[in-house]
Amino acid sequence: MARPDRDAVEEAEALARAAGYETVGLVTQGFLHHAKYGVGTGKAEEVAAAVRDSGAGIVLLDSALRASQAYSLAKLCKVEVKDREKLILEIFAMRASTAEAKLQVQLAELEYELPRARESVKMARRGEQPGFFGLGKYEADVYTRMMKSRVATLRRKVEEVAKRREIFREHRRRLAFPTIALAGYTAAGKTSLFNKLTGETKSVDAGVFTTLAPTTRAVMVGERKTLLTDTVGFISNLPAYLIESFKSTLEEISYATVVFLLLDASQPAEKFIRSYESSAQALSHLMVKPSKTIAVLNKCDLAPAELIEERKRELGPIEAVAVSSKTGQGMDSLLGVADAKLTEVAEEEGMEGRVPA
Ligand SMILES: Nc1nc2c(ncn2[C@@H]2O[C@H](COP(=O)(O)OP(=O)(O)OP(=O)(O)O)[C@@H](O)[C@H]2O)c(=O)[nH]1
Ligand SMILES: [Mg+2]
Repeated sequence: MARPDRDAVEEAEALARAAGYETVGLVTQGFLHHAKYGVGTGKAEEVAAAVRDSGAGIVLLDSALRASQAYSLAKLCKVEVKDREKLILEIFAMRASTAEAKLQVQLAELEYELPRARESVKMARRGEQPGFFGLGKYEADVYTRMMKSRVATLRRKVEEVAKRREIFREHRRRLAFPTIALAGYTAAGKTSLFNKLTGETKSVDAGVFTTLAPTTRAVMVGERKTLLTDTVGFISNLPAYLIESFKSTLEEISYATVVFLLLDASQPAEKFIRSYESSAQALSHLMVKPSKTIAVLNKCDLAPAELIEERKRELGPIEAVAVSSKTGQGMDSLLGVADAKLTEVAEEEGMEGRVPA
């Protein structure tokens, strides 16, 4: 179940697919905020009927649900119900391959569960829900207390990892290598560009959230040895605790000398603008100044030249370069613009970037 516009439906389906679900039916609704089911009662019944007709094994709702709403909807539909945040967490859990990413996902999962567990306990107390995971009231209290202490432990561990990253970063800073971070909406082509520029073979996929752990490699930008970092993609309505959990990896973007903001230039106008806006918002949360950012209009092999020009106009004053990570088109101009930007930023910061021998 999703909002009725095509982009929202497409994105919801991409998330479902990435988590390993096949869509067998779709119900749309403009506002997903009603009290009891998250949707109006009539809609909830429509969903229940669609589940019966299609034999679906699960209902995915492309919005956040409170525990009581998920419970009521599941009871009505007689199948499990998951919301958008749960789905994103599942994808992250499936894809997390490094120890750091696994920790970050575990923390985000607990942050997701904690308010829901608290609500379930309250419901169980009021007798609205039979027990809590089959637990009595006393056990439910013990359970939430245990969860809180696990959240605290995990937060501490995530902070330790963040510190280690900081030490690495400090080490690199002392070597005086400038850094470029690749940021942007999921599936914009960050890893494809990273591979093209570094000769790496990191996984690339049409689905969402392919990359969950940042990788850094050295590349030459003009005469400068520069460290290029691939990062986790953005998506609209990313819950705050997920950003918080992935803070240490996303900080690679905050501390970069220059940021490439990857955009898929082949997207239809509305989707392009929306991806740009969510990415720009994420960058501003990460304290990246627009003057340090270069917009990289990727996938220009799929878009005619006039369209690229139009996209550039839509971006306004931000510096933009069109490239194709597939054909290699535009790589030289991108490196040229990046070189000039690195010089500009270094001058601005009053410390000319040292050119290593
Ligand atoms: N035609 C075309 N396809 C591209 C280009 N760049 C990337 N792609 C395709 O776009 C899809 C996403 O590419 P990725 O490099 O995995 O994107 P990403 O930004 O790293 O995505 P996440 O890791 O999920 O954040 C893949 O199917 C790529 O093959 C390009 O310049 N042209
Ligand atoms: Mg990637």
